[in-house]
Amino acid sequence: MKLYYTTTSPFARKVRVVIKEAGLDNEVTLVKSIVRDPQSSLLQLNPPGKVPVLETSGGIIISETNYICAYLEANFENVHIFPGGTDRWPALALEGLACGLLEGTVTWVRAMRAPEPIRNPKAIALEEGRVIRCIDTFEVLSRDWRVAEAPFHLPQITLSCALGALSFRLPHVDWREGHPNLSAWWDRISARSTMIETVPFE
Ligand SMILES: N[C@@H](CCC(=O)N[C@@H](CS)C(=O)NCC(=O)O)C(=O)O
Repeated sequence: MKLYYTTTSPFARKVRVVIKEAGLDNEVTLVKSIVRDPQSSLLQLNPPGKVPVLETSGGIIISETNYICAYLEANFENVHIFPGGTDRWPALALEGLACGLLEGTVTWVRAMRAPEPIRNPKAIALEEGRVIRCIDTFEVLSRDWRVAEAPFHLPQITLSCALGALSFRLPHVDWREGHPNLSAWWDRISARSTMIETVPFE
């Protein structure tokens, strides 16, 4: 299999963490890709031009992070991205929330990057509000994740990648302020080897 990625993408990081947590590094060749360039070969593979993209050994090209994770879960028994039984649905609900935070973070970063004359303060405030509401919610939820054996399923991976992107792209945003549970949880999670090995860089 091949995974097309960039070192800065939190979506690609999510897939990379899933792969590493399952010990599947040897099954996947990482291919560094160029986004936002009309000459990029990525466009032939994935017309929307986004990463991550998985090329399966059978030649199927899968885009969209969660579909890639679903493929990995269905095809590799070491991949446990959601708990089983009735615990699966609350975990999916949590993953929805974490996806909202990740999307909001990425959109906020993009809005902030617009040059001053075309910067849209309303759009920036909207995304900031979305991100802060999600972080407030995770502050409450993460009270139950204090123990070392706390789950590291897909919702926690998505949340970690979102917080990582926030710290990487908007370092002036002190999301830790007023969020001691989440902050302590993130410090612990950031020490996992799968998180250290996928820290974003330009
Ligand atoms: N919904 C997509 C979002 C992926 C995404 O936005 N990737 C960004 C990198 S973080 C990208 O490739 N952007 C390139 C572009 O916007 O042209 C997913 O879940 O995989």
